[in-house]
Amino acid sequence: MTMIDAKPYKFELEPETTALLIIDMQRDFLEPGGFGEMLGNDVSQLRHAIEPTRKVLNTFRELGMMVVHTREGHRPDLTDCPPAKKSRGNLELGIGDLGPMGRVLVRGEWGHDIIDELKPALGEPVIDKPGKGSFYATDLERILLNQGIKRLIVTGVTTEVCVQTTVREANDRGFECLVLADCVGSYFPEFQEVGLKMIAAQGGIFGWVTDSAQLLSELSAGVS
Ligand code: TIU
Repeated sequence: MTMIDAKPYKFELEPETTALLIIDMQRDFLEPGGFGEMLGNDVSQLRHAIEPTRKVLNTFRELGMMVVHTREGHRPDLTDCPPAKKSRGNLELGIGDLGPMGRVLVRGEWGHDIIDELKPALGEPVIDKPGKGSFYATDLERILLNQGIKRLIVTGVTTEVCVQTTVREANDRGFECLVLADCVGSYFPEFQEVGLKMIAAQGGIFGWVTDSAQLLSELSAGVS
């Protein structure tokens, strides 16, 4: 068991029961011309999360630890997209419409896929999810339980939307979540700050928060 310095107190990490969860690092959220920009956001706000996440991903791969990726999106016929989600925002160009990176948030399209820097490796599960939470209408819980996973190291975008929703879902299912502050990103600096505070407040009401440097130094020391 490796102890990781975190808020609100140390997080116990056992490599065999811990997975890295990388949430929605898709072109649609991180690159110009995608869903994130169509919602009116400055997508450059998320890019700081890429490099530290790549380092954590490489370490998990070197240590043979489990890695799971998620992607938010829908079937090409949009039968799994609630009309309320499709119409939200009164967007000129929205979910299912043809944009510069293909059809927006549609599975199989260029914009829907994960950015090159964090491309999933063979054998790493990719969870396609129709909602903001990674557990809703997916087989993520079953996959984690089948591999004996009890703890999640959480990274991805956006901090206050898909990351928080997923951490809340995971916490209610009995998983312990450690969120890496520099590996998650929001379009809104104030939401980044407060979103992270909410997780670790009240004695860790939803989970723990640390950063990638802290995790990597203690993880490498604990395993070698
Ligand atoms: N808009 C926004 O902040 N996020 C999303 O729509 N999805 C995710 O967070 N992945």
